[in-house]
Amino acid sequence: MATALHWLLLGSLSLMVSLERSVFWRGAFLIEGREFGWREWWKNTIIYQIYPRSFMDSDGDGIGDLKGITSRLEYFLDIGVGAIWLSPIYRSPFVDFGYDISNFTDIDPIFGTLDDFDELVDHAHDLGIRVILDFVPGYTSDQHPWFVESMKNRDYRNPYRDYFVWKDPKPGCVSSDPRECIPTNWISPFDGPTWTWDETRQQFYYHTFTKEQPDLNYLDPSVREEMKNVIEFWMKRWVDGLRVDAIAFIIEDHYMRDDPPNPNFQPSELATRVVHHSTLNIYSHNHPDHHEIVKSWRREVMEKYSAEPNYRFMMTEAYNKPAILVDYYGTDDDPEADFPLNFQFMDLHAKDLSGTAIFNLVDEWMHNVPDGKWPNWVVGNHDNYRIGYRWGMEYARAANVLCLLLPGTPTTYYGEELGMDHIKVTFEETQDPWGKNNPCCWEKYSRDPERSPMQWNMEKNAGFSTAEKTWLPVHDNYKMGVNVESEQKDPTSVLSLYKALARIRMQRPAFHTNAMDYGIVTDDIFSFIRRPNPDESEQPSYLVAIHLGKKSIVIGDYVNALLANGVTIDSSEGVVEISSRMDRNGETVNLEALELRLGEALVVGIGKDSLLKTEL
Ligand SMILES: *[C@@H]1O[C@H](CO)[C@@H](O)[C@H](O)[C@H]1NC(C)=O
Ligand SMILES: [Ca+2]
Ligand SMILES: [Ca+2]
Repeated sequence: MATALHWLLLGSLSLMVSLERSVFWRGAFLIEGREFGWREWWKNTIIYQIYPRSFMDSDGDGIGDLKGITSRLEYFLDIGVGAIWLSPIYRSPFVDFGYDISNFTDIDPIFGTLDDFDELVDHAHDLGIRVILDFVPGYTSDQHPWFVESMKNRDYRNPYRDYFVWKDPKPGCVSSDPRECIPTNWISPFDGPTWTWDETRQQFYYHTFTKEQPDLNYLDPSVREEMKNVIEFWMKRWVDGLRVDAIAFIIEDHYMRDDPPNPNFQPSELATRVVHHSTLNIYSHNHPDHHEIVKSWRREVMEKYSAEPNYRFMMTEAYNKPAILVDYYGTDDDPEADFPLNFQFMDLHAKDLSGTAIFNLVDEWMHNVPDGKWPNWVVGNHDNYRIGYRWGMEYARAANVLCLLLPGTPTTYYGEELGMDHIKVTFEETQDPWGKNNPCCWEKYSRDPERSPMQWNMEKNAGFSTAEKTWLPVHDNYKMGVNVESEQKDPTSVLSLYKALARIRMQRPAFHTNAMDYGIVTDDIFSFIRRPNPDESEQPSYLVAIHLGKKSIVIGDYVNALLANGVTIDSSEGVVEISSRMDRNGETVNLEALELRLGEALVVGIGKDSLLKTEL
């Protein structure tokens, strides 16, 4: 009885807190009466990925921190971003830059304190900005108390005994040295072995990534409970959503079967370690049970905290074919993520870039998204070279146009809105373990180049830090105008383009649906049309035409191309609302002979009266 009353009190207490703290979201984020739930905050916003070490340093130690982020939140209002996702900020020895976590419910002192975090969330919510955290469920740091305890012995009285994936040497192995009898041949996505021998327990432990990141054992019900409690901890601190890391590696084959060799694998002379792609990871990765675990997080924890207007959102990270990734949407009866992150554009490199290549990637995604589900787009993140490097700087603006104007939620990796470029990092300066572990060819592996500090202004270290030396070098081009302050003043900058795109996306119903039709698609051109729902047909439609080829100019007849795809437009005349170089805005164009310059993207309102009345 006492217990029941206790829970009742606790329940009403948390309800009171939620009423008091529920925030008022600014009018601009709520648009009435749309189909497809454009009202839902995670659909109408842009999600902006902050790499906390590199965003803003408040105390001059050369490393970004939470107070730094808080001091820059107004920036997001200015550029039209309504949600920020922070890469890990938890307590960590930083072997893998925060993805090796030694306490899931504490902030690393490098970044600040839990109070600093609360302040960040409060201030963000006051401004109408949502905060999404990285949730790293698959493994801990080897410094985590759970692992330290688990290592001590295999005594059944040790509560942490089975928290990690401990295995005996492979049965039947004849070597006299047990360390040679690894339980399986599974290879890390970081390349190299996944089993490390522990002298105390006389057992191996499994680690998908580095040996300092032991995998949690999700067959142990206590681990499942612990991780639900971690989610609950952050939900209570008013986190609006989670980006769930490396989801396909949560659970492995129960029978410890070896992965078969990959018949298409071609060994490279460069590699000094066992290469991940040399096997097909059918037993080590993507165990079907992991979906059940993700669903339980939503059903059993996040939904409790999802009373409007505080819906708690989830996106998942896995690299796979779209047909497989869409399973992360779950079903209507048992939903999983709101969307799986879409990495279609990640593996596309300059030599293969073309209108047709983009079409194939976009269409494959759109084709696989289940009816009524919401797409999303990513062009860069902390694990891949910046888009300007992958596609060529002349297409960096086009990448923003694609990401923001295709149907669904865009994700922007910090600095993409400025056209930030990757940096060159010497081996001595290298921070990323993936680079450090490969001295032969660190440049091929290191993820440092895309993690350089944010470029705010023309001051020392681009305004990122007052330190003599920042944790990674700042790109020199901040002195040549690639920084927020300079780009704010320049109406033709990438930032001005970005703001115009964010604004048209928010203001025009044509961009609020989950659908589109294609226009011209050739090696040179990728184009599509966005149209409002029928009940808003008085609103303008937009042609988005992008030159992704190599010719200096391409001219196309979009009226007939659309017609061939079953789309009739009212007028062959259009008005350029946004041009990617920001030098043709307002130009009247003939859609039967529309000209695009190299790398140029045009957002053309169909008909004479399409132009936004307000200035972009
Ligand atoms: C994490 O840190 C908090 C705050 O310092 C502490 O109360 C908690 O016990 C720690 N958790 C673990 C598992 O060590
Ligand atoms: Ca700092
Ligand atoms: Ca695992």
